[in-house]
Amino acid sequence: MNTIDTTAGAVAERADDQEVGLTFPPSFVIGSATAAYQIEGAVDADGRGPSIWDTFSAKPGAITNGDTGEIADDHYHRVEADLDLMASLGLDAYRFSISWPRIQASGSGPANERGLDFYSRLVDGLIARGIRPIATLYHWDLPQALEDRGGWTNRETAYRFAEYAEIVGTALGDRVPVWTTLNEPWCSAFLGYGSGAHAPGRTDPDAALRAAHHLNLAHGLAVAALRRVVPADAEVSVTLNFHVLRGADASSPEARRRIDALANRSFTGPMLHGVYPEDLLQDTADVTDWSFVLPGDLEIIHQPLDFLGVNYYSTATVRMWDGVSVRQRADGHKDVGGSPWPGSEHVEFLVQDPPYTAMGWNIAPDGLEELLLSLTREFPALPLMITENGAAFADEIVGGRVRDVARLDYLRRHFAAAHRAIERGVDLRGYLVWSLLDNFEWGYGYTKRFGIVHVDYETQERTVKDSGRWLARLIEGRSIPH
Ligand code: IFM
Repeated sequence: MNTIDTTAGAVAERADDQEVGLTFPPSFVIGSATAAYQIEGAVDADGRGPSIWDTFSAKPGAITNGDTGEIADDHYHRVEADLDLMASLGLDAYRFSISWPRIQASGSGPANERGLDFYSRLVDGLIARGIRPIATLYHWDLPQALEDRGGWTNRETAYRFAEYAEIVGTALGDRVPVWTTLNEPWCSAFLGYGSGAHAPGRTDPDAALRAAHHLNLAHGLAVAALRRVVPADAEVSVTLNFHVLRGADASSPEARRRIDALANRSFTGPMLHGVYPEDLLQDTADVTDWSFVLPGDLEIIHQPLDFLGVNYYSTATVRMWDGVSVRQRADGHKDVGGSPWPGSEHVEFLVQDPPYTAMGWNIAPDGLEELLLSLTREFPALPLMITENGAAFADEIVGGRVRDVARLDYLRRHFAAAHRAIERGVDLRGYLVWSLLDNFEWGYGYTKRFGIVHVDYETQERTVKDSGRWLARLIEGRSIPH
């Protein structure tokens, strides 16, 4: 069994001035990322069908302030101006997601050409500006019609996803060189069907594990579907959000093992080793019998990948709950009552040491370095790409400028951590900052700003923050600036 090795003290403290001037090779891809539901708006445009996030965000109390993605950044209508903005920052690459209900309104059947046309124009616009398109097929906006038939708890959804992957791959494969099947399937399964903090808002432990398996299956089927239709030199990957775990006392190794199994190895196991971890099956034996894993599934899921997408934001400290201490649910995910940890609800997440971002997430760049090294140890032949890293802060726009010193500092320290990982032998191919634009932060609505570009939601005016200017200088000089 391999666990993510986050041994405290494995990484030395380094002063900020040592970070400035570190250089990245020209081949290292530096860019930014977004997701369809978080920025596009235009939920009824051009034949798009409803997604689970439209339904969920309409539920009273589900999202802070009753926010929805109905308008978001209105990117759908402002795509040309947003492309110019990306060009002005000099991005090497832009990672976007494709909205499944724009391509198939009810999740199956023939493609909606108007939906495909939007992404075709986006991709052409990127290429025309010298920006490499990185397309994610699924960033959480499942067609509602599929959820009405069970969503990710229904095996059929995986097969519908493969058909959708083939449609999109056929339409855009001649121009998109890099593909990601799923973004953070842990969130889709365990927040969507376990804790209920995300759409569709279900709170059923068995459903969460069932959903995880069907997401794994969907990934495997989609990789195979893409390989059939995209050019042989296109790269295919998946993006996982790794939980980097630290301990607090003698019970922590057991707590870390349990959460690592649920959060990390329930995906890396089948996808990259072709097997579910034995301890995961045992830990969840009271919740489900895993009979939804059919013969042949693991072979389908275990597909060769060209790189692994890594999303990293912070660390978590865990121990077994002694039933006496005041219980903390500080796992960084919105607490709406249900549990995202089926079979391991007795693991306690402790409040982390400061500093924090506006999400309440601790800032720990050494966790990124540790994670990259740990993944390289476990999967030595698999290149890595940071497909998301960034921070929310309460930005203020003053005199037309956003001096987001804290975000800039966060990014500088994380880029330096990535650099250290490369120096220590990690085959890291790139780094995409989350996010290009302030956007709809799921359960938190518009209250959390992650962008390197500020968005005024009243006027839709975009203002590049100081962190955005800093990133542009980094890309131009290939070296970490002040
Ligand atoms: O905004 C999200 C994104 O959609 C997925 N990864 C984490 C980000 C910040 O919470």
